Amino acid sequence: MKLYRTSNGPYVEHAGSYYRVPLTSWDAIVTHDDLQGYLLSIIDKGEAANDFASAQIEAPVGNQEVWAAGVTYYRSRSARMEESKSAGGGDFYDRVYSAERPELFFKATASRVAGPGEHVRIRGDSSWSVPEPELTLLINHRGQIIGCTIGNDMSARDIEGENPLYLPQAKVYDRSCALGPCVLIGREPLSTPTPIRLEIVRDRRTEFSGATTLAELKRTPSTLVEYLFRDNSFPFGVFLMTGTGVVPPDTFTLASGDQIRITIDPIGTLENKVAQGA
Ligand code: DO4
Ligand code: MG
Repeated sequence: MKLYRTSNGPYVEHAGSYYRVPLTSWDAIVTHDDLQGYLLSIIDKGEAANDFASAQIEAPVGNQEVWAAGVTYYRSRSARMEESKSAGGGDFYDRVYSAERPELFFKATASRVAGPGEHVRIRGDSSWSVPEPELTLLINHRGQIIGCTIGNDMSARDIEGENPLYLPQAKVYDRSCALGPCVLIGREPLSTPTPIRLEIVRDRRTEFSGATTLAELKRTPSTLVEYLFRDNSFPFGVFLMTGTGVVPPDTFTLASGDQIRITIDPIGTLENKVAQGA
């Protein structure tokens, strides 16, 4: 069951049919007491809509904050240690990879999030930027995982590598995050062999492609959520990106016009074009 936020309002998809969701406030949907039951009751009525194709799919975000976990894959740990070598980074990324407490950071407000087909941005003052393809959890205000989507944690690696205290500037800026195309509803985590694939297309040619699987994710989604909710409340629910396991080689940087495609099969493909500057 997939939940879409669109220009026509929300729809739920099941077995190839789309149903309009009468509750039109996204925040009310996310904080519903029994979201799965509510959506199933809409599907059970059997009144499929025929206007989904004319709707513009939007980022599945209302008043939810977006948070992110870092260094949850070995590949991310190694890339981070390399990029921050001259800032003395060898040690702390390794330490956070093995520590009990995960790295969690604030990533975006809804206004900074791009939806499917919209532009994501690279900073005007960065010359080394990459996308980070991440399984992203949707968690309700009670701390329960209610579904997942695809996230792109756009990152300025030069700024991040210069000094770890620059992390918020490397990670949080206008359109530094993309989410979508839908929320796959369910409390159960996706199975560990599930692949996360990244493809970057430049001038119609694949410039980079890579993949990982959820088996490489070092921490469980529920552990990340448990830490996020320690002494922190999210009245509208929250998105949590679970970290990247796909890092292009150090010689690669994104350019304006690049097309980024992130695929997590049970959810779909999130596609965005890159822009730099205003
Ligand atoms: O500490 C840097 C952030 C790492 C990150 O965003 C990731 O591993 O996905
Ligand atoms: Mg990341």
